[in-house]
Amino acid sequence: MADFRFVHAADIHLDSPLLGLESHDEAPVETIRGATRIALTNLVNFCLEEKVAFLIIAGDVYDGDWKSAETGRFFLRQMNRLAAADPPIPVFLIKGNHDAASVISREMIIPSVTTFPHAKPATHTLPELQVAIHGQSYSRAEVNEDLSLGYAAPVPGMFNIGILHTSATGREGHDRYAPCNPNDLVRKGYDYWALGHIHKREVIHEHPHIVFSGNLQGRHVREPAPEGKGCSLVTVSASQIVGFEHIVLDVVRWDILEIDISLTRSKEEALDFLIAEIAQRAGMVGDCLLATRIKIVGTTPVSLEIHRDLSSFVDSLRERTQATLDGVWLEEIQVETRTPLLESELEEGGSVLGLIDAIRGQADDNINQLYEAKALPLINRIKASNADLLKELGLDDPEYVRNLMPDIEQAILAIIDSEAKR
Ligand SMILES: [Mn+2]
Repeated sequence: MADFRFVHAADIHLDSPLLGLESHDEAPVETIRGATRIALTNLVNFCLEEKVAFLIIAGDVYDGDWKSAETGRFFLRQMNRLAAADPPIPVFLIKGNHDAASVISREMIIPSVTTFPHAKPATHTLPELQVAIHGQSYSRAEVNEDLSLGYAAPVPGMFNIGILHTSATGREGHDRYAPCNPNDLVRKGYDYWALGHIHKREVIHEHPHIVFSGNLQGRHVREPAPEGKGCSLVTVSASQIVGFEHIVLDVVRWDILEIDISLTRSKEEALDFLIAEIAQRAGMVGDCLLATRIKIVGTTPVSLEIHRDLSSFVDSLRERTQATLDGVWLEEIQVETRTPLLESELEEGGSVLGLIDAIRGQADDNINQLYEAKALPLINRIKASNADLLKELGLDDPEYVRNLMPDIEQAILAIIDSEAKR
């Protein structure tokens, strides 16, 4: 039997509309919207350069019914590039929940692409390679039965591949379609299961290989992939898998970066530190656009300074990033830093923490009660130790304090900070 290599990809979601990008400041909308097309082009480039024997796509080529015929034409042009190779590279695909027969209204026949039927499973063989490929498309978006049970027995003497769009035993954030049990897949006797639907790459089993290649290109920050998204390259020799690799093909790298600024001593230092951390991550994504959410954490006195004018701090970080880092877009900046509490404040049973928690958990109509029960004793304590400070902050005026209640956390942190400086 000839040695060969094949590529397994899934969940291309071509021209996924990526709603909501416009609401973000200065989002590189064009780059992000175009990413699914470029990733598909990268996939085809890879297949051509590596002269693989065939390409498998395990469902969800399309995100839904085409908004314009250009989506289908783009896919056709890419498939034609594979067909024009010498020798031609055939493509085997199934339809998933996003591009099920009932979802896509226009059918396109591409001679070099074999689409598995949805009425029942089918088997295609490549006699020259001694390969049998089994698969079944989705007829409708919601397929609740275990399709794998109906797949044919392995063809003896051949390398058997099953293509399946499935939630397997269920994965967070994905609809439960065509569930199956990996043990059943192993028992089927195939050599490789090319799975689609779950966007996070996962190798469930080896020998036989049961693999979610993951989607080709992440679509939003909830699809982070520090190692990059792409396809699986499988090398087969004498009917055995002798090589298995993840090939990175994406162009936009989504990420969530949590940065601890506890050790910084000023706002300026915090900004420098954040930029350095972001730059380091950007250096790890090659030519990709790094589209990252920044979560700033840590317990530091700088927190108070930041929170006094949060929007200017966030703006500074955005401006610095734009000015100094190419190919980085901050999707969102979340500031979750804390001001260290003084020992003396914690002594009385954590009164400050208790107050903050109480206020967070209370409805507006309880403000008066809360003022009497929680704010007043605290204010009196501060009054006894530093009456001037109390006046300075306006906390000697009950009406002012009541109005302040929704923002009491900041007010209290301000008091603690002032006390610390005394
Ligand atoms: Mn799917």
